[in-house]
Amino acid sequence: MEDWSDCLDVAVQIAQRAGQVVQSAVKQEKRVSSKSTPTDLVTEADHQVEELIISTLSEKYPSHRFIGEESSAAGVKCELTDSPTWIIDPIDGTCNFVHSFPMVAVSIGFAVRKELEFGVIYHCFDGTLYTARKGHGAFCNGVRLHVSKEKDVSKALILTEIGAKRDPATLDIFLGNMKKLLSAPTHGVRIIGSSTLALCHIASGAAEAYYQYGLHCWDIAAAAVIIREAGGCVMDTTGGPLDLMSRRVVAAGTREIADYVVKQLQPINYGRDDSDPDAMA
Ligand code: 2AM
Ligand code: CA
Ligand code: CA
Ligand code: CA
Repeated sequence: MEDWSDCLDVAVQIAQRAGQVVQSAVKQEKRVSSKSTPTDLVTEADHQVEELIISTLSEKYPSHRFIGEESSAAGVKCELTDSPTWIIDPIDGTCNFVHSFPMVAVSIGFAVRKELEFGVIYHCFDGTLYTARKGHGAFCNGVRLHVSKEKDVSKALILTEIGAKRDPATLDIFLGNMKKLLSAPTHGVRIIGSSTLALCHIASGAAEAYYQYGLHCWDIAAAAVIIREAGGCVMDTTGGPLDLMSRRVVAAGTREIADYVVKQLQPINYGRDDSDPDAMA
């Protein structure tokens, strides 16, 4: 059985290299445009960094497959097969990047037979490196990570994100979900603008739960391994198993807090990333 540790080492090197490219791009003038909606931003750097990561990896692993946010936006089919597949978010937190708000990451996940094997997330502003390989624990700069053991929701800090969809009906559901969690009461709700770093904060025990509708597989893949290996749970907002293509996620340190969050949520429908109902991980 392959343990994929060589691939993980390569992922770490390329994530650090890509993160340094992002870091220097922060100081330069940015060419910003929008994709699906006026708030769905993309910059030249998103494209450049994805191209750097995919060209480096595909040269090294020509038989592997690649899913990347910007390639998918350009029409490459977002499909998770049994083949070894790299799942890449070149800049997670593009809006933060545009504003130089210091919550921006490069995220690289890796799946084989639709099972996540490892994940690497590099914080571009402070150089923090989160890594995990299935069965071998999760680490932050080499130090073992553990989720929060809190089971009492009234002592929980909850993280979420606002997606690109801002029509009144979607915002009403978003605010209703937040209101329920704030009035539980929880200690608070935070929005940091980077789903991958928010999920890393669940892995490190800095917050108890994260939920979001509208995320894609590249927002979740690497972080899901990191949270599981830190002892936490990652699942669907319905309470079922995580489906990387479902665009829904709840992550928490404990099952008790995850179940509580799941019970409070009213769903926001974003549709699937693919049309394959068996795309589970
Ligand atoms: P991105 O910066 O890679 O696009 C803030 O909006 C966070 O949510 C970011 O991590 C962002 O990723 C992610 N995100 C992207 N599209 C989203 C969507 N449609 N709904 C919810 N979150 C989204
Ligand atoms: Ca984006
Ligand atoms: Ca993202
Ligand atoms: Ca992105």
